[in-house]
Amino acid sequence: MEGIVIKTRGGAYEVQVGNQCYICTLRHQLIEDEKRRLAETKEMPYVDLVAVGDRVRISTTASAADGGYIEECLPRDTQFGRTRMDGWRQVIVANLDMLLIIFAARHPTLKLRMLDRFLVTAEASDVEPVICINKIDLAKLENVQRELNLYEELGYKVVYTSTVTGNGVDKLREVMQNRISAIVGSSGVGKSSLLNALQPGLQLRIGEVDDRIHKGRHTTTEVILLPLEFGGFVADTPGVRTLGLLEIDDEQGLDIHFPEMRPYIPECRFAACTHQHEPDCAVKRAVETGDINPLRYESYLRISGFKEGRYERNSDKKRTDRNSRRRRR
Ligand SMILES: Nc1nc2c(ncn2[C@@H]2O[C@H](COP(=O)(O)OP(=O)(O)O)[C@@H](O)[C@H]2O)c(=O)[nH]1
Ligand SMILES: [Mg+2]
Ligand SMILES: [Zn+2]
Repeated sequence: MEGIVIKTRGGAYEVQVGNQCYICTLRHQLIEDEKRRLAETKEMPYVDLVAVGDRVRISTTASAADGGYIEECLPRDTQFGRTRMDGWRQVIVANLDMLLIIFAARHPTLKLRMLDRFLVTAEASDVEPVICINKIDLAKLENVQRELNLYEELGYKVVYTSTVTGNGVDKLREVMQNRISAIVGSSGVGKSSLLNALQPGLQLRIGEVDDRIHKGRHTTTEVILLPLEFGGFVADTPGVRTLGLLEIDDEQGLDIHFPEMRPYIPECRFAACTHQHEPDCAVKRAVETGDINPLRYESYLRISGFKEGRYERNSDKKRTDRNSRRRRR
């Protein structure tokens, strides 16, 4: 039988197969094979060989009705995790395939520059981002759609919802069906209300993302997958930062995470063009001719940290805060 690991605890794995849940342990052979592989490759070991989100093949035992063994862990599409201080690798969630980015049409204000940042992190992590604009009852749909039009043109899926009127909730269900999603959004945008509208009683400990994205500490990294009645799972995580999703370390390749820049990058005179001050830059030219939206370019500059002025000072401060936190750990 094949299933998905939805929870792990001290060597026990909860594996969901259809509507059934089996508490499994790893087949000893799996551990032995991994030991042999590590000895050959000199790689650091995993804290858990099998992680939440992994697709596994299990066998059930005749003696324990709902128990079984994990015989095989199928290859991962994606994995989010970190390397611990002791060098061991930890996979926090495997096979996450969608990042649901929630904003409110109003109250709190729709912040498109913050949306850009989420989109980049999703792109950089190879997770499909889906944009959900909630509280659509508080605004004129056409006006909000006009604001989001650019994102639809870039190929991003946008869903408009209201937990007051129920509009769009079906659409959101459709988008989440049969996939593993994680949810991000600032406090007050309606995450809890939406989850409850999707499936009454569904509650998460979702980490709320502060406007200054990097703020916040998370002591626990445990992720649980909550099965959705209509198919699929939502990752219940105390903080999305713990997934390693919200850190864009790879600033060098930032431009490729802006889909509209991709066709222009090879046209720049310099291969390592930062699209900031270099001559003969195809990206800057596209911004001037309006082929690239100037606000998106602005987001690119902000995220690169190239931009002079207030943002630069803020981001420097953030960096220092993060470094000092790291040192204290
Ligand atoms: N008008 C309106 N208010 C909403 C909607 N969804 C949530 N709210 C309200 O917005 C506030 C914050 O919602 P909540 O679900 O707690 O947001 P969270 O902090 O993201 O979990 C609450 O007062 C909700 O009643 C909506 O679609 N329309
Ligand atoms: Mg909430
Ligand atoms: Zn350039």
